[in-house]
Amino acid sequence: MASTSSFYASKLSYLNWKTKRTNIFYAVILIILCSAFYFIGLWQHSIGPTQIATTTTTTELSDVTSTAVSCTPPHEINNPQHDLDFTAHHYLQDPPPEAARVPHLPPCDAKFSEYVPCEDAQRSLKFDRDRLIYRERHCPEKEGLLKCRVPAPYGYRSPFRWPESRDYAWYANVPHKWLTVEKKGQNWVRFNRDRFSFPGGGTMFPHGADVYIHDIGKLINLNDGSIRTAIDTGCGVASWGAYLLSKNILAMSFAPKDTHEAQVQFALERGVPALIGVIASIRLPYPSRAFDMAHCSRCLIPWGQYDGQYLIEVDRILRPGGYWILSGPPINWEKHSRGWNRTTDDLQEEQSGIEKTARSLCWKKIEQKGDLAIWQKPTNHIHCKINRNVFKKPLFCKAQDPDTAWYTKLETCLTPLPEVSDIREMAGGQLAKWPERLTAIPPRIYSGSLAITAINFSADTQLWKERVAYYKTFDGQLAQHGRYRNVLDMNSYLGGFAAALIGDPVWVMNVVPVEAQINTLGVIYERGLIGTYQNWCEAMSTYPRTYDFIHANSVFSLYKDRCEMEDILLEMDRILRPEGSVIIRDDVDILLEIKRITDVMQWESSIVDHEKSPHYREKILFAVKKYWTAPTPHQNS
Ligand SMILES: *[C@@H]1O[C@H](CO)[C@@H](O)[C@H](O)[C@H]1NC(C)=O
Ligand SMILES: CC(=O)N[C@H]1CO[C@H](CO)[C@@H](O)[C@@H]1O
Repeated sequence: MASTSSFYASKLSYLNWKTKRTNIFYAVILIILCSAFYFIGLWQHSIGPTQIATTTTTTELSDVTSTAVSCTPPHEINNPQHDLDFTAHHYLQDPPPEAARVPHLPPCDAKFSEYVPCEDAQRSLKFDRDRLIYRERHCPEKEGLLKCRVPAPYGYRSPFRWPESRDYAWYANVPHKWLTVEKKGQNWVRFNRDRFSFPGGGTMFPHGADVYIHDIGKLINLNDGSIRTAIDTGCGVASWGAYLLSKNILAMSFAPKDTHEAQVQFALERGVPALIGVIASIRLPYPSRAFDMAHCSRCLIPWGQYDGQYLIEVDRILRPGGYWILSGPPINWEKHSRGWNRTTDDLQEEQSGIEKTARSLCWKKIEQKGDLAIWQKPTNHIHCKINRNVFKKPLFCKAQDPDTAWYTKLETCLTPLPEVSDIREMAGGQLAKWPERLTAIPPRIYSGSLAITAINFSADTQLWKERVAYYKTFDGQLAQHGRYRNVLDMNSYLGGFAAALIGDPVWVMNVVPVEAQINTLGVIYERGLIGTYQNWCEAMSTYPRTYDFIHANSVFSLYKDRCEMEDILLEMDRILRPEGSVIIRDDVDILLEIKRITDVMQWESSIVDHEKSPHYREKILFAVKKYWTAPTPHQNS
């Protein structure tokens, strides 16, 4: 922190200069006002109004005013001959009430330390239990927004650093022992003194995720860079995703906030990408053709039911040629039916339902071996179009944009792949293998489907390389290799910021705001990065203290007339870890307003010039959230 404080001193000079200028301005106004009131007072032979007007002005302009008090003639104040007149006799508008405008943002009660606004258990109970709709996002109305800062639990500590964090987490940070009891036999998580350890087990892989992934690797190639992005539906503590990272595969894991207390919270604490989520009645918040591989290990999603609706959604987000891996019921029921406490008829029927749905989506079953079954999505839809004569359902979707996915209702139609002219062609374009994929021109760009050219794309990659290098000159923690793990980019455009961090041991959640002019999330996935959609007027589907670092490029100008700046900042404060840092890029006027709010939020911040020149209106606000927690529990009672 020593380096950051010396940095404050130097960079604050800009602000001081600005404040000084304002002070002189107010002092001049004040002198004019004082003289005016003095003469009005003399003329009226009345003393009351003069004094009141002056004192009002004095308190509002705080520190400039010590000289102003003396401009009230003392003999008039003491004149006892007249009755005091308290009505105002001037019609000049008062200066804006500065003190009142600064929001008061106290810490919330300790019971909110795990508050997730849009997945709140109390609120969710009002919604339909059918198909788990009540576990979907249900955000509070504007009146229900908390106007306080979510505290870290008492005893909170900086998480273990990656890669140690894959295997350990502090108990004080996620004080829930329930899973260690419930999933004891399955080796999900153990508890020991002050910490949890994660042996890497899961319901279908009690012997560890690495053995399980090795088994998958015998059926499909996980080593040649052709598989980079994955999604784990119903992820548990995300051990599958955690162990895939060593193969350079980036998995987005999701699970609902349910009775398996805090599973996603554990994942995030371990430094593994995850979101709270459920597949119920709306689309998953990802574009079409995003993932190279989808995985469900005993994830309890009824794949064969509701006209195959859930498998149809997996089909939408799988890229052409992508894989779907299923383990757990009903796969290998011959061996497990007794352990699962289900009849063989029941399991057999479930399996045939899934097989039939997969065939109707034109998926090919690659193999079933032991507890694993793997299907592959076709590389284009030429055959699939022809065989719609055989499979009456599902038909191809007509209207809906396949990449729109924010409260978008699920449908029971098949998302058509981009047209191809040859049966061997990859619909939508062939992706490069990882790591070339990161900087290769993504198919969605070279096909011209967005108003962004290949030159724009390469320029953006270069631009962010330079910007991130500049960021590291003043954010010492960002520069420190391994200090940060979970990173959020709130408005990521083409993912250039994340691409520039590729040499660091971090992962980046790339958010494309629903309000962004161009929907670029598909490009981000084509580069082999991961992300989600989000409306920043609402809370994110994640736990408090998820991220070590948050980057907000032009977020506040985008949401300027959409919702309160203060609410977005409170949400950022909620999901930021204590001692984490934030970089906000925006117009200087917006940044000055933001700074007034962050100053009362216990963020240490300063505003820095644009990397190119101080003449740009765009500036950079750099802030660090101070360490503070809820009070000790016994102080409360
Ligand atoms: C792409 O580049 C061209 C030429 O440099 C520029 O005029 C245009 O604004 C850029 N488009 C985007 C979306 O950045
Ligand atoms: C189908 C099946 O095996 N059902 C059994 C599940 O377990 C309960 C006892 O916990 C038995 O009563 C059921 O017969």
